[in-house]
Amino acid sequence: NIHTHMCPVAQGHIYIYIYTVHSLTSPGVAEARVLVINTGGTIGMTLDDDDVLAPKANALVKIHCINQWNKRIIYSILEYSPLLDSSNMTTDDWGRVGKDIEKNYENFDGFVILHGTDTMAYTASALSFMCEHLGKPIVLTGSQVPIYEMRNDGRDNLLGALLIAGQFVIPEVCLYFYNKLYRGNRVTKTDAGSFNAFSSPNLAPLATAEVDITINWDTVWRANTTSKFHVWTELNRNVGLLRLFPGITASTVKAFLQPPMQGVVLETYGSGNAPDNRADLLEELKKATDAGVIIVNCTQCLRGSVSMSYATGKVLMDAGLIAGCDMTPEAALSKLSYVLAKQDLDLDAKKKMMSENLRGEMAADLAGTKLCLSDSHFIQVIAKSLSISCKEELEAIRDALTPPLSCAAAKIGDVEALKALSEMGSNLSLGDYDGRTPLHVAACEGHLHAVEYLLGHGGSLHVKDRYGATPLSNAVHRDVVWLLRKTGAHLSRDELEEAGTELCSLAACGDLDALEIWTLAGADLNKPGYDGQTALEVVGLEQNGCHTHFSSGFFEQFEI
Ligand code: ASN
Repeated sequence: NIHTHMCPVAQGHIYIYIYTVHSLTSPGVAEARVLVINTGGTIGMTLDDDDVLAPKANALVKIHCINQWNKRIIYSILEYSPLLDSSNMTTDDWGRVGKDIEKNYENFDGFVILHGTDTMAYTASALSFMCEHLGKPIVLTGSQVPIYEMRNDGRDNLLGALLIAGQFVIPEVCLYFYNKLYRGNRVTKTDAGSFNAFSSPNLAPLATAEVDITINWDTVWRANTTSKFHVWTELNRNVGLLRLFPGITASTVKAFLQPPMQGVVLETYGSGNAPDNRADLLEELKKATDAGVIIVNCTQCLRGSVSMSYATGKVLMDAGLIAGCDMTPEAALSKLSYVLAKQDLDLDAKKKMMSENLRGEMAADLAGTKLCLSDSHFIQVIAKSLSISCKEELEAIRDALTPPLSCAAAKIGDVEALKALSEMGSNLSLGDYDGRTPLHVAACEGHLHAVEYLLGHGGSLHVKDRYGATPLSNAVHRDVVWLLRKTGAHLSRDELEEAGTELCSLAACGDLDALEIWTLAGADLNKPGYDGQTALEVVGLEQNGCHTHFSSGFFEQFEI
């Protein structure tokens, strides 16, 4: 069923399509809201008077969508003006997209960004760093052929991106193209003439959309924070990409490294090599790093990582370069731009950040930390009792057992058991048969330490169970609600809308504790109930000046 609605978005013209397939058997159909930010690109282009492709406003609102999912997905389109060919995108445009996501973060379950393909890998990389403590999916997509043409890839790309953004809590900036979902900071545009335009040479796709959408949950980034979502929009523009080639002159390198240059991605040969017989060149590099320029060594090869296995690689380390591991040049450049803008950090701290894995942009150094299933006593016991020894079967058992075991541990607040499960590689964001994750259960039971542990080890704030409830909707204890809110949890728009009646009935019972917790969770005591009365009116607080009925610090507490 396709209905048209209007829905508030913090800025711009909005077109809403609600497309629904109701299940007759499911007791409740969870609803997802997706904000589509249209920045431009070929997907919405038409031929202009000169017979060349140029962006066209309102080209996308005529799309018809077919929904095959047992879930209601509502999407709103926020269209920028002017729409841009992505070759015209600047760092300011990245900031605008980031701010719009931040402004609308609590009103939507996921975000789709329509973008030209030419610089999409740069934007995806930059947004992955700018979006700090991200808990919801942001999916960039676009097309090679405009969506209005009969044979086009735009429709499939948009539909796939919408379904993924509305359907799965993948807390990453991703890029969806030609049936594959990639980590945004791992992609590069490798084909200008194919629908299969992007590659992620060093990381397998996060998901593939064939007959079914299969998510590779082992690869998906796991939440590891108790901080709230924030978009960092300051970026340092004194950065650059320099590609080595045989015969490059020292004066070219010198000119490139002059102030105001502060960060450079040096694209080197093979596994991070440069001539070790070119003292003039190495001297220019060393002078620049000594002067505080951060130079990151990335390979020109499409696939693979830099290493120090050759003398020609070691000379660059000696010149003060930082190993860029298997980062794409796009990711390394935008990471530099982000890190260099952190003015409160000193040079060493910035260099350290550059060599750390911040958002899954580089392969973590697993040396010494690689977990082995056979180390886990627990899984061994189970494996033995089932006479299973092959790695794949062990992993399958682990994955099948993780939700009930982790939910059971969460139920009794057993942080040690949760740790043991996490250490054997279990994904603690997986839900049970009702879609309830350990975080739902721990929040519901008021186990603060378990909630804290889960937030730092993969627990997602925004996962909805079968009834549409998030961990915050289930939380009943003040401290847990406070921690979840601090981390960025929020009630949905519908929950906030419908809270009035519940608040009035709590007020009528004089349950001020519960009212406090609701307020802490973000509910508004001025929200009217079904009869138009507000909870505050019911308690008679306004008239009698009885705010003192609330415990001290009540009003401060919920101003998070
Ligand atoms: N020039 C276009 C752009 O990047 C290419 C595309 O979207 N396929 O905006």
